[in-house]
Amino acid sequence: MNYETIITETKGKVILLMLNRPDQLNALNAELIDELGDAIKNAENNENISAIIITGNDKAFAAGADIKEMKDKSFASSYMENFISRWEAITFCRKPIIAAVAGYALGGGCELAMMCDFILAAESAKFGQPEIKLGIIPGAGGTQRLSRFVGKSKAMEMILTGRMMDADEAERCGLVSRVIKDEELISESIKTATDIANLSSPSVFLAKDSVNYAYNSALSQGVEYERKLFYSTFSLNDQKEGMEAFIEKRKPNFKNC
Ligand code: DAK
Repeated sequence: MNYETIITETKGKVILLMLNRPDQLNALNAELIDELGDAIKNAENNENISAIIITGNDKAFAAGADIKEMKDKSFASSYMENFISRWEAITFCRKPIIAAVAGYALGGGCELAMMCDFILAAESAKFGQPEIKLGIIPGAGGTQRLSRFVGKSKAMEMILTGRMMDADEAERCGLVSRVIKDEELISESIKTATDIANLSSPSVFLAKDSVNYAYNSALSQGVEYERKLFYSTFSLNDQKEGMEAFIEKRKPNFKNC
């Protein structure tokens, strides 16, 4: 598939989706969001792909929604056209999605990264929700997801002041899972995605589903939900293979069934 605003590259069972509007620091316009959504849907439907990486370039993951495109919108137009609600499409993908972030991840860029399953950050990464400086507030989950990642105090400070945090601070407060040297970000992300892709896909999907459930339920409901999913893994051939392989001291050969 040929896209104008993203580049796709397949590495074994992993697909890299690279945001590609470098002159605009990968500002997220409608075309890019449409193409990204389409690429994710195609990856989800492609049985040869087991994990997805979303990344940008050295300078920017994405510096936010495209301000030039947004500037003249009215309440009525954005409400009636359900402005950029398509962004949420990414959260419906069952395959694991890693955000590999170098440079700026601001506003909608930070929100996009937070919609992924986890964030690997290059040392150069900078995260922020600077919408307040534009006279608006975050609109793609920033107030909700950042608060859950980093807690109320830091989320409030970031959102009310618009200040950025660097990769080390982002790791300390739990926004990113790991900080990686800039030059190793892509290779390490591909390695991590490949490690996941080589596991039993049904188990990976169930694990992702169960972690996500934690964000939408009380603890007791979540634990109950997890237990049922756990029982269900015993219906998989991959469960037998995984446990037999452990006992026979060999690598498992998962068949995703
Ligand atoms: N939109 C459009 N263009 C952008 C941009 C953006 N967000 N960020 C950068 N650019 C463009 C610049 O205009 C410039 O273009 P030219 O002038 O060369 O044509 C080019 O990228 C290079 O930028 P700078 O010259 O500014 O580069 P610097 O290195 O000096 O500064 C910067 C880098 C990242 C600090 C600066 O560009 C910056 O502050 N950018 C804006 C960051 C920002 O405010 N982001 C938040 C945008 S609001 C929603 C979903 C999402 C959203 C809302 C609702 N729904 C689902 C309802 C999201 C909203 C936002 O993200």
